[in-house]
Amino acid sequence: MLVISLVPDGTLLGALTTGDMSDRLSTALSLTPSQFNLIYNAFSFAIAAMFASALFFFNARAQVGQKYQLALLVSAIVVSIAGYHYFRIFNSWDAAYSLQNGAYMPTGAPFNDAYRYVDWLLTVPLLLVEAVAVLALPRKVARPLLTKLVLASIVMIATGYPGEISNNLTTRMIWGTVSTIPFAYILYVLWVELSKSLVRQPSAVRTLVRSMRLLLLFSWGVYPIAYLLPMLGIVGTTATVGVQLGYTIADVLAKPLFGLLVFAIAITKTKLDQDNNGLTDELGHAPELDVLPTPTQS
Ligand code: RET
Repeated sequence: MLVISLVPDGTLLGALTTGDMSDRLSTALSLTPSQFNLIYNAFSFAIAAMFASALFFFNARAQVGQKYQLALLVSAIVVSIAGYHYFRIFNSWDAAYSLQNGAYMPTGAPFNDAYRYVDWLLTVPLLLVEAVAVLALPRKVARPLLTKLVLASIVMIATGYPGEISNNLTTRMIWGTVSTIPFAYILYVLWVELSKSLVRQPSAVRTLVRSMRLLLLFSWGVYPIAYLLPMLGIVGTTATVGVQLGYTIADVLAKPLFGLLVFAIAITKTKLDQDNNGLTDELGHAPELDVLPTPTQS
């Protein structure tokens, strides 16, 4: 449902004084206690998930071979950055509303969406490093691929932000569409590269890489869907709650869960490396054995 807005974009006060907020995504309306608490608890859960997984990934580095330790360190850094931002997001949410006569009324302190976008700006490039590291491509191929993916991710996030903070649905739709172009590019490239890498993976790792491909598609797909909610006829505070819940679920899937899959791949490859007595390449293959003729039964 589109609204021709007479108030300037992002003007909370202007929006409030019009008295017509039904079609806008807004933090300027009161929330029911269940709406407020749902988001409050989701943010609190995210803080716990991020910091607990940070501890786990830092410690798990010792269990994997040296060449996989960087991937685990990157995972740990990603969830630490996210834990910090969720702490700030949680506080911002708490400060934006206060309980009055059984409803959570806006206090006037705006809920700050910038924490989330700054978080993505830092963590998405790192997650891309993780994903490409798992592919174990030759350096010559990995570098330009990573550069393209990181640049696309910056454009995706930077163009999503103006739409996110706008109260005008048309503005939200335009920036959302622009942001979807680099988004589609990233997912396409990652899907193709992960699929190509499947043949080079030892069979024990193949299933894990397949799961990683699906998790990427599924978790990254939640972000634009959450962003779209206000344009799907979901209005007012329901939209605010839906967007925040969607982003939080997606973040827990895309960071701690993704990191766990990276850990599973790293530990499986470490075991394969040990079984092959170090006679393996980056992928856990034993290249020397590949060229030997298959032993014949005598
Ligand atoms: C936006 C704006 C609307 C269009 C699209 C978006 C995509 C966001 C994505 C964010 C991914 C974040 C991750 C964070 C993990 O640390 C910006 C919501 C397509 C895909 C993976």
